[in-house]
Amino acid sequence: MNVSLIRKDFPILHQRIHGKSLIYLDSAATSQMPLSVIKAIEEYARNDNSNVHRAIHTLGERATAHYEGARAKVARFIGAPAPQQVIFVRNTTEAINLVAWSWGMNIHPGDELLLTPMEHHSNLIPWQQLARRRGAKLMFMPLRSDGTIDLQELPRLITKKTRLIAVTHVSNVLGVINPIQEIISAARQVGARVFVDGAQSVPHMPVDVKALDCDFLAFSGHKMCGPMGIGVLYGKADALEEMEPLMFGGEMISTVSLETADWKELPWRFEAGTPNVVGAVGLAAAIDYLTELGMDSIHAHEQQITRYAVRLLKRIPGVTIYGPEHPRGGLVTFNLGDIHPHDVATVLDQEGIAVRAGHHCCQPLMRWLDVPATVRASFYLYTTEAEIDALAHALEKTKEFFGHGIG
Ligand code: C6P
Repeated sequence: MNVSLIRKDFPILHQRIHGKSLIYLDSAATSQMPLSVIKAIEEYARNDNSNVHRAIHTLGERATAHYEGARAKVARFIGAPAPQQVIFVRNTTEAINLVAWSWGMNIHPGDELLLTPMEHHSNLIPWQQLARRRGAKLMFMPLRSDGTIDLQELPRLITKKTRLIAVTHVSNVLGVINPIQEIISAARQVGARVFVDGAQSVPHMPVDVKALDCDFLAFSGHKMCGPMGIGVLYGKADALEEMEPLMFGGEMISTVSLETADWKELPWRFEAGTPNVVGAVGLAAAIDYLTELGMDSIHAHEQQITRYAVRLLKRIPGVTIYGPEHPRGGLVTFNLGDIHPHDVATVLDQEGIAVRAGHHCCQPLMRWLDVPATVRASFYLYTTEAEIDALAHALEKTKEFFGHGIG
């Protein structure tokens, strides 16, 4: 991958912050959009903007073709057997809530939902609420000291009572790439459904739902070079057929009388009201961009950058890195002595370096790590080794700034 050429595609990266060149190390929160995505959005807005599925006129037909074309593209990107299994939502969070409410009606008192302690709040709270509503029990897979899931415990935890396993593919804090395949095979033995939170995997590595055999997969456009406000829920056809719609209204119905109504077929019964067509157009352009570069190459680049970052940061006295050394997704979460992560992030910002600091929407995991918060640097296809050098240098400066004789 030619990263310096790739960087030319991202206008936002070429600016100065506090007089320094921007170094954007927060792509796990939101990635940046290449020109092709920005242009696709602009062209759609200039030429084709209209409502979908209802208009006979030419603009309406074009908008519908864009929207359904985007759905087909998403389906191909994740290896879904049919576009009907791709439901457009706002983001990963909405996808999880949709399943927790709708598919959640199949949960009964005494059923068990199995999660991990590393889940993002978005893949935890909807299941907590479901368990409370339906009288189910939440169970958690234990982690080993490096933050990886202790697979030896699975036979004890995955039983006939387990109805659903909800697990993140890649942790947004630890960077752990979870053994989804092993978890799904174990779930198959007992007939449990598996929901994979792909927010941090789909943007960064090849993910094929047929090969994984997961029941549900969710991800967000804004973390994969696309715009905000568009996300995806993939479901196996039989799992989606077990769900009632959550939102009711226009465009999700087949026939309506004053007293009652019935629903359209998949996927439209889950997309009530006017959808985010321009978001779908941007997501489709983002998928074209990523596909052209190759998800394998993007993953390999991130692995290389991450290994480099871990190596460099480990050399700085006082730095504690959380999560396994390798393999890991494209991010490094750490602390610098006892300097508060918000202070570290503020000093880094003065150097033009954007990182995230806080609990990263993973408070239970922070407790497990026994820290109130951490700093996180996260990488993508446009991250360079020179940027990691600058991060390491700025961390040394941060230590001096706080007058710490760490190490
Ligand atoms: N994590 C981060 O900085 P939304 O906000 O719905 O697009 O994605 C939610 C979400 C779900 N699961 C995982 C594993 C995630 O990492 C995220 C988003 C961002 O880590 C924002 S909190």
